[in-house]
Amino acid sequence: MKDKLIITCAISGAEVTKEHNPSVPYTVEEMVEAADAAYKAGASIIHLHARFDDGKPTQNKDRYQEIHNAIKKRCPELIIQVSTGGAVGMSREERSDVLNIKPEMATLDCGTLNFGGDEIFVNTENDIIYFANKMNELNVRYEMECFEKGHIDTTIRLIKKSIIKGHLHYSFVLGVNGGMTGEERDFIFLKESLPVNATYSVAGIGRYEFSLAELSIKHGGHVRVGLEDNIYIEKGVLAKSNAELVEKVVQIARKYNREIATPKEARIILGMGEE
Ligand code: KMH
Ligand code: ZN
Repeated sequence: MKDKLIITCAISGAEVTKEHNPSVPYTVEEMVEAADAAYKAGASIIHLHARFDDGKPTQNKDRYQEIHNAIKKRCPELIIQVSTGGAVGMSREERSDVLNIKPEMATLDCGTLNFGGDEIFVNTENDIIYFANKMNELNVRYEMECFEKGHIDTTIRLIKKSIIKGHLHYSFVLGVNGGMTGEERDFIFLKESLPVNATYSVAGIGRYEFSLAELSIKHGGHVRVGLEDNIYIEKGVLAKSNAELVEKVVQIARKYNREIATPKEARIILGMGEE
Protein backbone atom coordinates (compact mmCIF):
# COMPACT_ATOMS: atom_id res chain seq x y z
CA MET A 1 0.00 0.00 0.00
CA LYS A 2 2.86 2.39 0.86
CA ASP A 3 3.99 2.12 -2.78
CA LYS A 4 0.78 3.56 -4.12
CA LEU A 5 0.93 6.84 -5.99
CA ILE A 6 -0.67 9.94 -4.51
CA ILE A 7 -1.80 12.34 -7.21
CA THR A 8 -2.48 15.93 -6.20
CA CYS A 9 -4.34 18.18 -8.60
CA ALA A 10 -3.66 21.93 -8.40
CA ILE A 11 -6.88 22.97 -10.08
CA SER A 12 -6.91 26.75 -9.89
CA GLY A 13 -3.71 28.54 -8.83
CA ALA A 14 -3.50 32.28 -8.32
CA GLU A 15 -1.57 33.43 -11.36
CA VAL A 16 -2.98 31.39 -14.26
CA THR A 17 -6.14 32.81 -15.88
CA LYS A 18 -8.88 31.84 -18.30
CA GLU A 19 -6.97 33.85 -20.90
CA HIS A 20 -4.20 31.27 -20.59
CA ASN A 21 -6.60 28.32 -20.61
CA PRO A 22 -10.41 28.72 -20.51
CA SER A 23 -10.69 25.63 -18.27
CA VAL A 24 -9.12 27.39 -15.24
CA PRO A 25 -11.93 27.34 -12.62
CA TYR A 26 -12.98 30.57 -10.87
CA THR A 27 -16.54 30.13 -9.55
CA VAL A 28 -17.57 27.73 -6.80
CA GLU A 29 -19.41 25.56 -9.35
CA GLU A 30 -16.39 25.46 -11.65
CA MET A 31 -14.14 24.51 -8.72
CA VAL A 32 -16.49 21.67 -7.73
CA GLU A 33 -16.68 20.33 -11.30
CA ALA A 34 -12.88 20.51 -11.68
CA ALA A 35 -12.24 18.82 -8.32
CA ASP A 36 -14.83 16.09 -8.91
CA ALA A 37 -13.50 15.25 -12.38
CA ALA A 38 -9.90 15.24 -11.12
CA TYR A 39 -10.92 12.93 -8.26
CA LYS A 40 -12.68 10.57 -10.66
CA ALA A 41 -9.56 10.55 -12.85
CA GLY A 42 -7.35 9.52 -9.89
CA ALA A 43 -6.47 12.54 -7.74
CA SER A 44 -6.71 12.05 -4.00
CA ILE A 45 -5.65 15.59 -2.99
CA ILE A 46 -6.92 18.87 -4.39
CA HIS A 47 -4.48 21.77 -3.96
CA LEU A 48 -6.78 24.75 -3.74
CA HIS A 49 -6.44 28.49 -4.28
CA ALA A 50 -9.72 30.35 -3.77
CA ARG A 51 -10.77 32.93 -6.31
CA PHE A 52 -13.73 35.24 -6.68
CA ASP A 53 -16.10 34.80 -9.62
CA ASP A 54 -14.07 37.31 -11.67
CA GLY A 55 -10.91 35.24 -11.14
CA LYS A 56 -9.30 37.48 -8.51
CA PRO A 57 -7.32 35.28 -6.08
CA THR A 58 -8.23 35.59 -2.41
CA GLN A 59 -7.19 34.07 0.89
CA ASN A 60 -10.48 35.13 2.51
CA LYS A 61 -11.63 32.40 4.88
CA ASP A 62 -15.30 32.76 4.00
CA ARG A 63 -14.66 32.23 0.31
CA TYR A 64 -12.43 29.23 1.07
CA GLN A 65 -15.09 27.80 3.37
CA GLU A 66 -17.72 28.12 0.66
CA ILE A 67 -15.56 26.36 -1.96
CA HIS A 68 -14.29 23.78 0.54
CA ASN A 69 -17.81 22.85 1.68
CA ALA A 70 -19.12 22.61 -1.87
CA ILE A 71 -16.29 20.27 -2.92
CA LYS A 72 -16.67 18.13 0.21
CA LYS A 73 -20.43 17.89 -0.38
CA ARG A 74 -19.78 16.41 -3.83
CA CYS A 75 -16.66 14.38 -2.91
CA PRO A 76 -16.61 13.77 0.87
CA GLU A 77 -13.56 11.50 0.69
CA LEU A 78 -11.21 13.98 -1.02
CA ILE A 79 -8.31 15.63 0.83
CA ILE A 80 -8.38 19.38 0.36
CA GLN A 81 -5.00 21.04 0.70
CA VAL A 82 -5.43 24.81 0.84
CA SER A 83 -2.71 27.19 -0.24
CA THR A 84 -1.08 29.45 2.32
CA GLY A 85 1.09 30.82 -0.49
CA GLY A 86 -1.79 32.75 -1.99
CA ALA A 87 -0.62 35.17 -4.65
CA VAL A 88 2.64 37.11 -4.87
CA GLY A 89 2.47 40.30 -2.81
CA MET A 90 0.00 39.16 -0.13
CA SER A 91 1.04 39.66 3.51
CA ARG A 92 1.43 36.67 5.83
CA GLU A 93 -1.63 37.77 7.85
CA GLU A 94 -3.69 37.85 4.64
CA ARG A 95 -2.31 34.52 3.46
CA SER A 96 -3.00 32.77 6.76
CA ASP A 97 -6.69 33.77 6.99
CA VAL A 98 -7.58 30.50 5.22
CA LEU A 99 -6.19 28.51 8.16
CA ASN A 100 -9.16 29.69 10.22
CA ILE A 101 -11.36 27.17 8.39
CA LYS A 102 -9.13 24.48 9.97
CA PRO A 103 -8.44 22.62 6.74
CA GLU A 104 -7.18 19.06 6.82
CA MET A 105 -4.04 20.05 4.94
CA ALA A 106 -2.23 23.19 3.75
CA THR A 107 0.98 24.18 2.04
CA LEU A 108 3.97 25.52 3.97
CA ASP A 109 6.23 27.49 1.64
CA CYS A 110 9.81 27.08 2.81
CA GLY A 111 11.73 29.99 1.31
CA THR A 112 11.79 33.14 -0.79
CA LEU A 113 12.43 33.21 -4.53
CA ASN A 114 12.20 35.42 -7.59
CA PHE A 115 8.97 34.73 -9.42
CA GLY A 116 9.64 36.24 -12.86
CA GLY A 117 9.93 39.90 -13.87
CA ASP A 118 9.78 42.13 -10.77
CA GLU A 119 7.88 39.59 -8.67
CA ILE A 120 9.26 38.07 -5.48
CA PHE A 121 7.47 35.32 -3.56
CA VAL A 122 8.45 36.25 -0.01
CA ASN A 123 8.76 33.59 2.69
CA THR A 124 11.18 34.84 5.33
CA GLU A 125 12.33 32.54 8.12
CA ASN A 126 9.87 34.29 10.45
CA ASP A 127 7.06 33.80 7.92
CA ILE A 128 7.78 30.06 7.81
CA ILE A 129 7.86 29.87 11.62
CA TYR A 130 4.60 31.87 11.80
CA PHE A 131 2.80 29.52 9.40
CA ALA A 132 4.22 26.34 10.96
CA ASN A 133 3.24 27.45 14.49
CA LYS A 134 -0.27 28.31 13.35
CA MET A 135 -0.70 24.99 11.58
CA ASN A 136 0.66 23.07 14.58
CA GLU A 137 -1.83 24.89 16.83
CA LEU A 138 -4.78 24.18 14.55
CA ASN A 139 -3.73 20.61 13.81
CA VAL A 140 -3.38 21.24 10.08
CA ARG A 141 -1.07 18.81 8.26
CA TYR A 142 1.44 20.55 6.02
CA GLU A 143 3.09 19.86 2.72
CA MET A 144 6.40 21.70 2.57
CA GLU A 145 6.83 23.42 -0.77
CA CYS A 146 10.51 23.71 -1.71
CA PHE A 147 11.55 25.55 -4.85
CA GLU A 148 15.27 24.90 -4.36
CA LYS A 149 17.71 23.04 -2.11
CA GLY A 150 18.16 25.88 0.42
CA HIS A 151 14.48 25.55 1.25
CA ILE A 152 14.99 21.91 2.28
CA ASP A 153 17.94 22.98 4.44
CA THR A 154 15.72 25.57 6.11
CA THR A 155 13.17 22.87 7.00
CA ILE A 156 15.94 20.71 8.49
CA ARG A 157 16.96 23.59 10.78
CA LEU A 158 13.34 24.09 11.84
CA ILE A 159 12.83 20.35 12.41
CA LYS A 160 15.81 20.41 14.80
CA LYS A 161 14.07 23.22 16.72
CA SER A 162 10.76 21.24 16.75
CA ILE A 163 9.00 24.05 14.92
CA ILE A 164 8.36 21.74 11.97
CA LYS A 165 7.09 18.42 13.27
CA GLY A 166 4.95 15.38 12.54
CA HIS A 167 5.15 13.41 9.32
CA LEU A 168 7.48 15.18 6.89
CA HIS A 169 5.94 15.55 3.46
CA TYR A 170 7.65 17.69 0.82
CA SER A 171 6.66 19.08 -2.53
CA PHE A 172 9.42 20.00 -4.97
CA VAL A 173 8.07 22.81 -7.12
CA LEU A 174 10.53 22.98 -9.98
CA GLY A 175 10.73 25.09 -13.11
CA VAL A 176 9.45 28.40 -11.70
CA ASN A 177 11.09 31.35 -13.43
CA GLY A 178 13.49 32.21 -10.57
CA GLY A 179 13.69 28.80 -8.86
CA MET A 180 15.49 25.57 -9.58
CA THR A 181 14.83 23.83 -12.90
CA GLY A 182 13.29 20.39 -13.16
CA GLU A 183 16.09 18.46 -14.80
CA GLU A 184 16.75 14.91 -13.60
CA ARG A 185 19.90 15.92 -11.70
CA ASP A 186 17.93 18.60 -9.80
CA PHE A 187 15.29 16.08 -8.81
CA ILE A 188 17.87 13.50 -7.65
CA PHE A 189 19.79 16.15 -5.67
CA LEU A 190 16.64 17.25 -3.83
CA LYS A 191 15.37 13.74 -3.22
CA GLU A 192 18.72 12.74 -1.73
CA SER A 193 18.74 15.82 0.52
CA LEU A 194 15.55 14.86 2.38
CA PRO A 195 15.43 13.68 5.98
CA VAL A 196 14.91 9.92 6.41
CA ASN A 197 11.29 8.76 6.37
CA ALA A 198 10.13 11.87 4.55
CA THR A 199 7.73 11.50 1.64
CA TYR A 200 7.72 13.79 -1.36
CA SER A 201 5.71 14.85 -4.36
CA VAL A 202 6.88 16.78 -7.40
CA ALA A 203 5.18 19.67 -9.19
CA GLY A 204 6.87 20.41 -12.49
CA ILE A 205 6.02 23.85 -13.81
CA GLY A 206 5.28 24.22 -17.52
CA ARG A 207 7.26 21.87 -19.72
CA TYR A 208 8.62 19.98 -16.71
CA GLU A 209 5.22 18.70 -15.59
CA PHE A 210 5.23 15.25 -17.15
CA SER A 211 8.97 14.56 -17.29
CA LEU A 212 9.21 15.19 -13.54
CA ALA A 213 6.03 13.22 -12.90
CA GLU A 214 7.58 10.24 -14.65
CA LEU A 215 10.85 10.56 -12.71
CA SER A 216 9.00 10.71 -9.40
CA ILE A 217 6.80 7.75 -10.29
CA LYS A 218 9.91 5.76 -11.24
CA HIS A 219 11.66 6.62 -7.95
CA GLY A 220 8.69 5.96 -5.66
CA GLY A 221 7.64 9.57 -5.12
CA HIS A 222 4.27 11.23 -5.62
CA VAL A 223 3.04 13.70 -8.21
CA ARG A 224 1.18 16.99 -8.52
CA VAL A 225 -0.27 18.19 -11.80
CA GLY A 226 -2.93 20.76 -12.66
CA LEU A 227 -3.63 23.96 -14.51
CA GLU A 228 -1.92 25.98 -11.75
CA ASP A 229 1.37 24.46 -12.88
CA ASN A 230 0.92 23.73 -16.58
CA ILE A 231 -1.80 24.48 -19.11
CA TYR A 232 -0.74 22.06 -21.88
CA ILE A 233 -1.48 18.37 -22.32
CA GLU A 234 1.33 18.18 -24.87
CA LYS A 235 3.56 20.72 -26.59
CA GLY A 236 1.35 23.49 -28.02
CA VAL A 237 -1.96 21.74 -27.16
CA LEU A 238 -4.01 23.22 -24.33
CA ALA A 239 -5.31 20.74 -21.76
CA LYS A 240 -9.09 20.41 -21.93
CA SER A 241 -9.34 20.10 -18.16
CA ASN A 242 -7.50 19.40 -14.94
CA ALA A 243 -8.80 15.85 -15.16
CA GLU A 244 -7.08 15.33 -18.48
CA LEU A 245 -3.72 16.15 -16.84
CA VAL A 246 -4.46 13.66 -14.04
CA GLU A 247 -5.41 10.97 -16.59
CA LYS A 248 -2.05 11.38 -18.29
CA VAL A 249 -0.26 10.75 -14.97
CA VAL A 250 -2.37 7.63 -14.38
CA GLN A 251 -1.24 6.33 -17.76
CA ILE A 252 2.42 6.95 -16.91
CA ALA A 253 1.91 5.20 -13.55
CA ARG A 254 0.61 2.09 -15.35
CA LYS A 255 3.90 1.82 -17.23
CA TYR A 256 5.71 1.53 -13.88
CA ASN A 257 3.07 -0.65 -12.18
CA ARG A 258 2.31 2.05 -9.62
CA GLU A 259 -1.24 1.74 -8.38
CA ILE A 260 -3.12 4.92 -7.58
CA ALA A 261 -3.82 5.76 -3.93
CA THR A 262 -7.36 6.54 -2.84
CA PRO A 263 -7.73 9.50 -0.45
CA LYS A 264 -8.00 7.04 2.45
CA GLU A 265 -4.73 5.38 1.40
CA ALA A 266 -3.11 8.79 0.86
CA ARG A 267 -4.01 9.75 4.43
CA ILE A 268 -2.23 6.65 5.73
CA ILE A 269 0.88 7.26 3.59
CA LEU A 270 1.01 10.86 4.84
CA GLY A 271 0.51 9.96 8.49
CA MET A 272 -2.95 11.49 8.59
CA GLY A 273 -5.09 8.35 8.96
CA GLU A 274 -5.38 4.96 10.59
CA GLU A 275 -4.49 1.73 8.74
N1 KMH B 1 0.97 31.44 -6.06
C1 KMH B 1 2.31 31.36 -5.64
C2 KMH B 1 2.86 32.73 -5.37
C3 KMH B 1 1.36 27.67 -2.53
O1 KMH B 1 0.28 27.37 -3.04
O2 KMH B 1 1.61 27.48 -1.34
C4 KMH B 1 2.49 30.54 -4.43
C5 KMH B 1 1.96 29.19 -4.44
C6 KMH B 1 2.44 28.31 -3.36
O3 KMH B 1 1.16 28.78 -5.28
ZN1 ZN C 1 -0.35 26.83 -5.12
